Amino acid sequence: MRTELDRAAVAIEGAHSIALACHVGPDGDALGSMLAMHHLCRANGRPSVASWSEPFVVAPHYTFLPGLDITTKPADFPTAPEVMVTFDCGSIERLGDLAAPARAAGELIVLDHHATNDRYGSINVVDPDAAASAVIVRRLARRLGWPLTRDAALCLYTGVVSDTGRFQYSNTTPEIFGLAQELASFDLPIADITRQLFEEHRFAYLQLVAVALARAELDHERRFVATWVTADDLARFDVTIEETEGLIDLVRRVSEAEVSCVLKETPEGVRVSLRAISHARPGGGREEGVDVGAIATEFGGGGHRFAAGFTSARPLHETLEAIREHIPLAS
Ligand SMILES: [Mn+2]
Repeated sequence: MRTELDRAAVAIEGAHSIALACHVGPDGDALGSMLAMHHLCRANGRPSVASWSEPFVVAPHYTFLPGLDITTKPADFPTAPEVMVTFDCGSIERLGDLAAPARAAGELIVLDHHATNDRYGSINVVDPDAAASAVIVRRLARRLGWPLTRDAALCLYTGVVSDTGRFQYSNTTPEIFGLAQELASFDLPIADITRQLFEEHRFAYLQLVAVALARAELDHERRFVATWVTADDLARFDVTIEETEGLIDLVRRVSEAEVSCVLKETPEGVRVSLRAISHARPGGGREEGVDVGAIATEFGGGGHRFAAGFTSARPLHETLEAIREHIPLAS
């Protein structure tokens, strides 16, 4: 039986050129997956373009990724690509400016691992059990018979290390270590990548974090912690919204909370990040807690059971109270 992965490979093998796109506000897995494919297309004689929606910028911790200099502004993206592939993007709306080319594409290959993916492609290579979209790109390259290059390996490693939280989350399976071993064999600068991705920040950002953590609210009854970043904060500290991507990873450390939330005022609306934790059961397996993917979906967003987000058109504090109503009282 022909799998979706087979169909994707056939479409790519038969294409003269390929248009690649990832979700708006791209993270390490979105950029890493897309750029890895961009490198592999070029190495295998398939002209490709790669882009994402305005704002066409990347967070400072992704600037080391090879291939950012050969990306294409969304305004210059083909309006009706022969074959288009989207990476790490759960719905066509998350493509922003590139949703129109996706709708006009001859073949639309959706390559993703979000459980909430709504299968908006003509070919949907969606595996919610994959730890990262980068894992699926590796499978596709193998199916195409395209050997990895060092640049592609560096991009895929970035996707894997980002979405497993440096091999810490519950999606960190033995298979992931197998893939990491393969990628690391390309002599990747592991320590440099890790510092830029997870540890290094401008002093101004840390000062903004101090303000955000000082105002954080802990709701003991719901085991829920939340904080926010206003447009005024960003202006006052001269920090970009992209720099604040990792703030949720500080907030979710609170031991008294199972659900954590960061809200940020952006020109497009209030951007919300949600995280939940799962507990190991004594006899094995995981205790199922609050499903933040389901909550985000109710607000028009999406994601995973333990990590999700959405953008709200309502004011910041109204949005926070609406989220709180969706979180059950702890028993
Ligand atoms: Mn991902």
